[in-house]
Amino acid sequence: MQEYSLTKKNAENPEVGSLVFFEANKDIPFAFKRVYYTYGVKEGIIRGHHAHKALEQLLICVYGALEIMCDDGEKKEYTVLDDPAKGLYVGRGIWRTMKWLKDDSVLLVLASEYYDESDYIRDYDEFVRLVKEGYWKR
Ligand code: T46
Repeated sequence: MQEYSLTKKNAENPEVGSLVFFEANKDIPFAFKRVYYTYGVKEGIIRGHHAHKALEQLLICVYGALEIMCDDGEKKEYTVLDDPAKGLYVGRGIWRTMKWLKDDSVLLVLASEYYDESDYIRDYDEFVRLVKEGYWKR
């Protein structure tokens, strides 16, 4: 996991707002093939509860606030995403949950691969077994 500060351009007049941008393989460490977003979620709801075999992703809370829990099988790290100019890189072999800290927060995700359900590990015991056998150290 790594936090990225994305480039933000503020308009001279604050009422005109800000624009954030980043470029694949330059500002973030991979190229993305897929973009998705999650919205309409109530405060307190937790999504995720899975890891990926190969997928790399950048998570951005473009509106509101979320708490991301990342577990590498040995330790858990918690990151609050509450700034649209902050991205969290989540690599392979990380069990994650996303907790909504505010109603209607929007999670935007850039993913390195097309959707593939066979890349998901949705069973925590299976995840721990793969960590122990060194699946992500090969
Ligand atoms: C992740 C976190 C951050 C698709 O058909 N295509 C897609 O590209 C995606 C992302 C999902 N789906 C289907 C799979 C499920 O039937 O949409 C349904 C909801 O997906 P899921 O329950 O996995 O959603 P989250 O919010 O728990 O997890 C998602 C991503 O799936 C996951 O890769 O890392 O966001």
